[in-house]
Order: sequence, then C-alpha cells, then structure tokens
Amino acid sequence: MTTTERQRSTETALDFDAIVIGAGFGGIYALHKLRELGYRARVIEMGDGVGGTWFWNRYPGARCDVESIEYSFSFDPRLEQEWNWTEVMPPQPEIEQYLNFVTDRLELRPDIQFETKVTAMTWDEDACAWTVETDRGERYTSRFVIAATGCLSAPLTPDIKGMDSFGGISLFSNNFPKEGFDFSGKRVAVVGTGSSGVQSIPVVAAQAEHLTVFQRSAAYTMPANNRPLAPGELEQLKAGYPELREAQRASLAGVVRFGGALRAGDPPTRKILETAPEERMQLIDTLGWAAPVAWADVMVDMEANHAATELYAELIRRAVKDPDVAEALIPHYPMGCKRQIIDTDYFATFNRENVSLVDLRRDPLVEVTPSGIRTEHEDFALDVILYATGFDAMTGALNRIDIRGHEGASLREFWESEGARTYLGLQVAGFPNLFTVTGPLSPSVLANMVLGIEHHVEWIADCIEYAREHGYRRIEPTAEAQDAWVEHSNSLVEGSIRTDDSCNSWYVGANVPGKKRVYMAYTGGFPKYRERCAEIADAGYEGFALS
Ligand code: N01
Repeated sequence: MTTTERQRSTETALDFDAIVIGAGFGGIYALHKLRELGYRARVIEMGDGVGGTWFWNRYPGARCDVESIEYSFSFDPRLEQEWNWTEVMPPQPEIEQYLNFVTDRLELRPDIQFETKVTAMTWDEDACAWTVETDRGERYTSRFVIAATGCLSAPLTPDIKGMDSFGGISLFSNNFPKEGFDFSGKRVAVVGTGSSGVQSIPVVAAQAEHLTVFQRSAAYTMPANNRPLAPGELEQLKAGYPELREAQRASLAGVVRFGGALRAGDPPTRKILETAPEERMQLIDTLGWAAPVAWADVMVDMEANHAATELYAELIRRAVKDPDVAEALIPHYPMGCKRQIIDTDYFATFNRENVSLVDLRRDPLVEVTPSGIRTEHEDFALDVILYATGFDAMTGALNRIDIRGHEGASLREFWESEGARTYLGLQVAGFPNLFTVTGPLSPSVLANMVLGIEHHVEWIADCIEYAREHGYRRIEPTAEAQDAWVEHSNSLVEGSIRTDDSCNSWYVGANVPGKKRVYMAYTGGFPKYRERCAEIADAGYEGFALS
C-alpha cells in the first residue's frame, strides 16, 4: 500500500505532510511510522539504496560496535523474529541486507525517492510549510521535514596538498566502491586511524603486497571479540527479546550486552588513583584490555586518566613486537576523549612483515605526489591510497543543505557562529516544523543509535499527531527553552575529560577547521533523556511554541 492509498491527510494544497531526508535506520522508520498514521510522506535519499551509514561505509572490515541482537529495530516483533543475524557483532553487508529486508517487508520502497539530494529548504511562513529543493530540480512543499540525515554522514575529505595528482587509485572509507576492491598485489596506504582505519587496516593488510599506515593520532582500541553465533544461540536470544528491549531502554547507553567489547555493563565504582600501581598492573593479567577502562575516575580526573593510559600503553607493548612501533602506537591524548574503538587483530597486524607504520607526529605528511605520499623524511611509492579521515559530525549533513528558516535565517550560519544549538536535539529555534532525528545535544552517538532513532521517530510522530489533533500547523522551540537545554547539556560535560583542551575529537568538532567547539552529544544517559522528553510532551510540549 502506498502513501496515497492510505492517506488520511486533508493537506491537499501541499505535496506532502512530511518529507524525510535520508533512508538509513531513521528515515526508514520515520516513513513507516508516518504512513501508519496516515500521512503523505516521502523519503528523499542520495544513494541508490537504503542503509544510510551502512550504505556508504562499505570499506573492508566495516562492522558495528554494538551487538547485532541489540542493533536492530525493536518496534515490530515480527521483524525481530524473521531476521537472522549470523555474527555477534554485525558486519556492514549484513546490516545493509537487514535494512533492505525491513524496507521490503514494510513495503516502503515506493515512497523512497533514490539518487536525489536535497539541496535547499525554505520555510514559507504564510503557508506554514517547507519548500524542499533537490538536485534534480524538483520543488516539493511539505508541512514537516524530518531530517534523518545521520550523525556521521558528511564525509570529511582531507585537505592534503597534491591529493588530486595521485596517479594510482584513491579510495575513501566513507564512500567505498559498491563492488568492493581487491588490494592483492598492491602497495597500499591507509591514511587515518579512527574507527574506520582501525577496522580496515587488518583486512587490507591480509590482502595487500604491502600496507603503510599513516597515523597522525594513535587509537584507543580494544578487541571486538567477534564470532559467529553458535548453533541455537540466535533462537535463544530471539526468545529473550522482550526482556532485552526493556533492559536496553533502562540502560545508560541503550546497550545491555557487552559480550563483544570489553566494557562493563554497570558504571565502575573503583578508582584507579586509590589502587596501588602494582595492583593496577596485575589487573592487566586478569582483565586484559578491560583493565584501563574499568575505573570510576578516568573520565573526570586527568591524573587518573594518565594512570589508565599507562595500563593501555603496557598492553600495546605486550601486543606489538617491535618496541619502536609499539611506542608509536601509544596514544598521547586522554583516554575516553575520542570514541572508544573496537577492532579485530589491529595491533597484531603491526607484527606482519608486510605492514609498516609512519608516525606523522614525527615525520609529517607533506604531500601526495603522482606516485605516492611524501613525508618530511621519505617518499612512499604507492598503488592505492585509502583515506579513512572521518566526518563533519552531527551538524555537517544539515549544513550542506541551504536551510532557510524564519525570516530567511540560515541554519548553517546559525550553527557556524553559535555552535550546535538545539532543543532536545529534536528542533532548532527559528526553524519551525523541522525535526532532527538524533540531532546535536541528544544522546545519539553516545547511545545505541537504533534505539535513539526509534525514540526520536516515535516522539516526533506523537508530536505531529498532537499538532493535528489540536489544529496546530506550526511548532518550534522557544529561544529560552533552547538556551536552557544547551546550558544543561553543556553543564553535564564541563570539567570532564571529554571537553578538556587536550581532547580534540569530532564530538567537539575539533576535526573540522574553524568549527565552533561544542560537545555535541547529551551525556546524561538515555533513560534520563527519555524521561525528560516524555515530561515535555505530557506537559503539552513545554518549551515549544505551537500555533
Ligand atoms: O573518523 P575519525 P572515522 N592527515 O574522525 C585522521 C563512527 N564509526 O571514520 O585524530 C592524516 O574517528 C585523523 O587523525 P586525527 C564512530 O563513531 C563507527 O574513523 O585528526 N590523518 C583520524 O585518525 C567513529 O568515531 C564504526 O589526528 C588525518 C582519522 O583520520 C566515527 O564514525 C566504524 C588527516 C579520522 O578518524 C568516525 O570514525 C566506523 C590528515 N589530513 C566509524 N585528516 C563502528 O561501528 C584526518 N586524519 C565500529
């Protein structure tokens, strides 16, 4: 059944009740939810398939860091039971297949317009609607726009001199060829050692003739402990879905099972600074890679953080045979300031004969040449360069659309000058009827993304229903409510490791030159956040102006 067949809307003067941007987890669910409620909705998607993050990031080794059983939609028990995961930590192809399965199962495809980029959006105060423009020259009018544009979806191409002159093949982790790439017999470089680089390096190394890793900042990474699901295991997990979902919603990060990575389920209570140094070191033998992270004080006390990084350094020294390479792989910034990475065989890869590491802090990258990469001290001849250099996170995807709200105000200019500001991560004052799924200052990237997305989509759908039932056509946050939320969100991270000056992560926008430094996720935990969102809705959308 398509949108038109089931429509309940009376908004015939507008093309749509809602336009949804993006066909990842967020866009797919938003479309389903809106159609269920009888709205005329269309998804506009840049790619030629569904998946969002999991459509574009198909680099070798791409895998989610949340267990498959938890990284899936919870809104329909039939989907949970029908889909079969094969590994504990889901690989990219399987997540992409899963999202295609959901799309087909819910018959969503007819309402998704593929290979179309939203280029501009203009708010029309008289019509109380958005005009949405695409790169195909279309102009659609819609009462609401739901930006399901993703948190890490605007690729950041590094500004390295000579990149375009390279005579070999340049690949990008965040836009990897759909048909894959065979690195066999090739001299390959990987530039970047964040999650994408760390995941791809072992897989590329296993194929390439030689791999040179160009590292600017070393990675805090720990084993994913991935494995195929054992016979009968999936059935058992599926039987426990209702309890699992409940526990997920009650947990701080929307994640219950930490079988893959080595994090503890409950926040640790023991302090590293109150533990004797010899005992800390002994913990390496019993806890392994969990030893540095299992402390209550590492995220709030820099001295404690240094003590924890010592444990981490020791683990790297034990894992990497060449002492110079091991030293270069030890991070020199606080632990926990960037995203904790999980890997498969990352450090062991540096023990391979065909892998070498270039520490760009000691030997800076000067330029890409037609034949390879030149650093201050050396020329590297290469056939392939794989850039895994990250994203303009949280605000980047929307900033790449020319969004003009009330009185022509530009969202890009607002965020560029003021930093990421929103109310609840759901709306921005001055941009009525525009909802952001897992927008800045919501738990988003700090919680299970799928759960966060479901929560937001359901909250947004309820809000739209409320507006319809009460005859409202316009909703936006008040500037006061937004200011208070920004202040609250900022106050939660002030003085923590996450916002320390030595901590230059994408969470604060430090990877994008000139980006205003703001910690862009809400750190109060998923349950508190949900509670606050519910209270606000129950109070008639407190802090929002409806008219
Ligand atoms: O990007 P990143 P990512 N010259 O920004 C380096 C999620 N994710 O795509 O740190 C040389 O983390 C840069 O160096 P530095 C996850 O949330 C999840 O890897 O700026 N190097 C850094 O090493 C993750 O955090 C999964 O000094 C340059 C790297 O490139 C987020 O996406 C998998 C450079 C970029 O690391 C982003 O991860 C993948 C230059 N000019 C991603 N410019 C999972 O689910 C940048 N770098 C597991």
